[in-house]
Amino acid sequence: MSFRMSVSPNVRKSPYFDATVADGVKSFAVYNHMYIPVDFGDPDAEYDRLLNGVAMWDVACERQVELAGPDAGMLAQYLTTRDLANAVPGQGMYAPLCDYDGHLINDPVLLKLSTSQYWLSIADSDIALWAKAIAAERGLNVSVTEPDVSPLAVQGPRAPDVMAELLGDWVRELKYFWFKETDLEGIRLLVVRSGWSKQGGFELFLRDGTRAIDLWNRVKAAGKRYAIGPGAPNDVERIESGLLSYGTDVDADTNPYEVGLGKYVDLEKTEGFIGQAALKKIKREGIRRRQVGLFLAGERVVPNAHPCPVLRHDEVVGMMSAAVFSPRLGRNIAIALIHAGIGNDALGLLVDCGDCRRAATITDLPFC
Ligand code: THG
Repeated sequence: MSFRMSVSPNVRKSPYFDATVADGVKSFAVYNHMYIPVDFGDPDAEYDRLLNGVAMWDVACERQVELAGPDAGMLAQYLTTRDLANAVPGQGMYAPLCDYDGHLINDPVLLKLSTSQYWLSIADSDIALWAKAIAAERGLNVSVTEPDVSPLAVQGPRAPDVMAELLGDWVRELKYFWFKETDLEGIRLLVVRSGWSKQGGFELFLRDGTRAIDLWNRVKAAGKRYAIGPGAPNDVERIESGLLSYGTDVDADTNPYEVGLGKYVDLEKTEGFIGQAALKKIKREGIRRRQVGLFLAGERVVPNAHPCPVLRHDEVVGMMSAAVFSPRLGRNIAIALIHAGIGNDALGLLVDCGDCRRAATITDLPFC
């Protein structure tokens, strides 16, 4: 490509930015109006560390939308499709958000800090504006802010060892999505058992951005014995694992049932929630599209920069959102949203990848 992208102040820098530059980051993307590292120049090593060792990722762009005040719980319940009635302080959960049409507008991890304080750890869309407006329109006594919180992910099979070295063996007992507040010699953290991979790990939610470089260096030092290295949310692993990427696999009309998130929609939630009526109707009428995995024929795919049409008999029957070559499977894999009437045994599917058409077959997600 013959253009450059400019680093300008309207896109925020993560507090780990300088540490990632020092560690050799090669490219950035923009997520929640903030730069996020994409790679450090050695994709094979980064993938290998995630699957067989341990990697550290600057995911400060997973911004927190804080709901605080007497009505925080009510607002949280109203915003998400999931019933939070049984959630307790210290618990996190995957909690999709929909608009009034039942379309997904974000798929955050929700953390319940107390009965009057919740964080939505958001994917890439502007939820603070939405939450603030809804709280005001409903006259709720709650403040909606973006606190100074910057997650640093430690992912991979050796992540528990690194975290234990840093914070103590108690971290090994944390349940998935649960968290604990702690401090690392004065650096205030929330330690969460989470992360955007299926290889296991933690996210350190740093509560003071001025300590970011210090935290980065401490994690790096504790991970040295385990050959920790820098990385970034890994598209190959996440596609193999079937993890949803909000801005990628979801379009303006995607509803949770189409993309396997129906299990996080509690339609009968008594307090009501945004999108409830629309989602009841969608559930009743059935979905028109479904998310599937695809195997793509031919040489190794170059990851696509745009959605690609899925064709059958020259008719568009879906869109492929993301394709990669999977080292674990030794073949090209992809995620697509296709017409619900097309079964896994459909023949004659092609994906128009721009430069070429590839034969495709359908499979269930996840791949691995
Ligand atoms: N961590 C934090 N914030 C985040 C993400 C994260 N915000 C943005 C984005 N990632 C939110 N999206 C997801 C998508 C999937 C998962 C987590 C966040 C995930 N899903 C598991 C799955 O689908 O198998 C587990 C779901 C479950 O069992 O409830 O982990 O990564 N802080």
